[in-house]
Amino acid sequence: MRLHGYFRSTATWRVRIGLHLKGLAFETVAHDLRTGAQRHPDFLALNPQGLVPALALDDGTVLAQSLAILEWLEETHPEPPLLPPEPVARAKVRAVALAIAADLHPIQNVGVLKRVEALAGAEAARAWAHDTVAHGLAAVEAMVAPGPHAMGPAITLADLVIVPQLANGRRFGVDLNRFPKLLAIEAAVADHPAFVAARPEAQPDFA
Ligand SMILES: N[C@@H](CCC(=O)N[C@@H](CS)C(=O)NCC(=O)O)C(=O)O
Repeated sequence: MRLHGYFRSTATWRVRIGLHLKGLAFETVAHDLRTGAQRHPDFLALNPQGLVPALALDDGTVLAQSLAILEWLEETHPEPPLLPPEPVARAKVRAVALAIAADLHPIQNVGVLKRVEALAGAEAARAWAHDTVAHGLAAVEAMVAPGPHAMGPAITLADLVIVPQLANGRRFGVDLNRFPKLLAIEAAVADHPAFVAARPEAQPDFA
């Protein structure tokens, strides 16, 4: 398997954690989003959206969208599970994951921030990123369980999405002390080998 991504991409980071949790070996193929590598024709042939991650399977199939990739991973490699067995609990895990992946993250990604900067300047783009992340994380803080993990005793898909997004919040200067439950969730997995291996600084393209 080859994971096309970028060290700082939070969407790629989610998938890295999932692959490491499931104990699967993969090769990293880096695309530097700062230089627009995601819009190179060779990459667009893999993922016409021009977004990372994309997971190329050994049979040539290419999967896009981090949550779709993680659901595929869950279905093909069920252990350890990323979703609880009970349907209501599964829906709650997915709701947290989507609050970040479908609602928060898309309005603060590289392409959106570049467009805001072009229309309104660098300060407006910085404020946009800060405010959208702060607003989104405030909702997630209210959605999560008391701990130790996002939805209770076991690591779930929700933790895979929250941890990278907190790093993005720091990058945009968001005061994370407003979100003690999210910080506790992050601390609970800080030394977990899968989370450590998935960190940006552990990636070959880290710069
Ligand atoms: N919904 C997609 C989002 C993917 C996405 O936005 N990736 C970002 C990096 S985290 C990207 O490739 N940005 C490049 C751009 O906006 O041009 C997913 O979850 O995979």
